[in-house]
Amino acid sequence: MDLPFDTSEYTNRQERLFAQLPESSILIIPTNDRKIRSNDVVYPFRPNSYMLYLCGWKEDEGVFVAHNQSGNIESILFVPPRDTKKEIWEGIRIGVDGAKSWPASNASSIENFESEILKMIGQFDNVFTILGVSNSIDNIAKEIEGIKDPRPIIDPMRRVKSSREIQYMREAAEIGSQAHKFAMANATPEIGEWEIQSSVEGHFMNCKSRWSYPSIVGGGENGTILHYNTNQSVVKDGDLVLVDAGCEVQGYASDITRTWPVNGKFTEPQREIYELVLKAELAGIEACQNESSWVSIHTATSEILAAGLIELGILDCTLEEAIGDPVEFNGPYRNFFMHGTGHFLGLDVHDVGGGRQGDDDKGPILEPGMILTVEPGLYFSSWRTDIIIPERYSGIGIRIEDDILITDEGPVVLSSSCPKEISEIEDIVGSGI
Ligand SMILES: [Mn+2]
Repeated sequence: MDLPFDTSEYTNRQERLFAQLPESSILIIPTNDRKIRSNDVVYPFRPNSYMLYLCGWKEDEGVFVAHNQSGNIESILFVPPRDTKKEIWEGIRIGVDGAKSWPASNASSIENFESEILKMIGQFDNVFTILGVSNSIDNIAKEIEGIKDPRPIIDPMRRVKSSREIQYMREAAEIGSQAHKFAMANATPEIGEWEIQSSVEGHFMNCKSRWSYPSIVGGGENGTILHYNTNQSVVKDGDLVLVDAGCEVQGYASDITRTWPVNGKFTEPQREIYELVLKAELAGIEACQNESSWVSIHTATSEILAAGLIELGILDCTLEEAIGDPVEFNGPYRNFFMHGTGHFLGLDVHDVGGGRQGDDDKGPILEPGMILTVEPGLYFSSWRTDIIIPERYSGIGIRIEDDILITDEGPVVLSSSCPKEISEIEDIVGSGI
């Protein structure tokens, strides 16, 4: 058996979920479909995060079904059966017998799924499933009235990590940190963005890991494009490079961004913006306190960035005017910092359970075991015509992102071994170490 958690951790999650479901509920959790990349080549398969969370099933077909009809939780894991002809091509499957040791009360062939589920659901008042994950489940769901979404119950559970989950996320953050460090050490002017990507992702693979999202490697002005990931340009001498890359351990993500001068020396304008973003990032991390609100982190970074933009002469207004409405954050500082300060992190890189519900909501209250990113940035795209970009900072894009664990004793930076102080960065870039 190859499960990242003890069976009891999965059954405990299932029990906590069912404790919040009404009587006579059935839960159907599909894994992701395989997706065609080209003709008969599929994209590398990634199991659905809810499937990983509740049952740990990793093969590319499977449905976890659980119900509380008898008062206890009974569950069936539907899996692809053993099949020699297919196994010759695709590898040996766990099969129905093998799946019996997974955290479900029983296992059955997925070939029986449709007929079994149609027989079962009639007996329940409440059918919970997640739509948009699996075509076959979506098709079956069309036949059922009043399907309910279990995510509003599961997501707050996923938000708080167990000690074992934290351990995997520490590993992912450490591999990610070392990957960034390795890329810095091995960079020189005129390096290709793709070569930096290769350093980072090569390190992931060396550590038996993979990226948790496509790596962003943006040299110079490409660093101002928030989701740039073509990574096909050369990084010129004197330019910064923004690297936003993270990896997975047992499905748990890290998400780290560093921005550094490819020649190992910040110019004055680069340094001014970098120091400001770093100051905002440190303030954001400091705001990651037990019982603080989600929004307080964004307030902390926003106040520093807005004040800094005024100080540098980029904005000419009061701090209040720069930030705008203290709930909407719609002032002119948003011209240069146009994204959120962070997001929860876990089985999904933009993990579930985050954000605000409605305008007045301050977002989730932080508690020990939550893990989130803090990632302020400032971007000055030279080509923008909607605002005036100051010449001194034109073409600069800087973001700094770390992964933070909330504890009773204050924030713990899981990615702390990734250099971010100016002196550390200048020492390591191009050093070959
Ligand atoms: Mn992020």
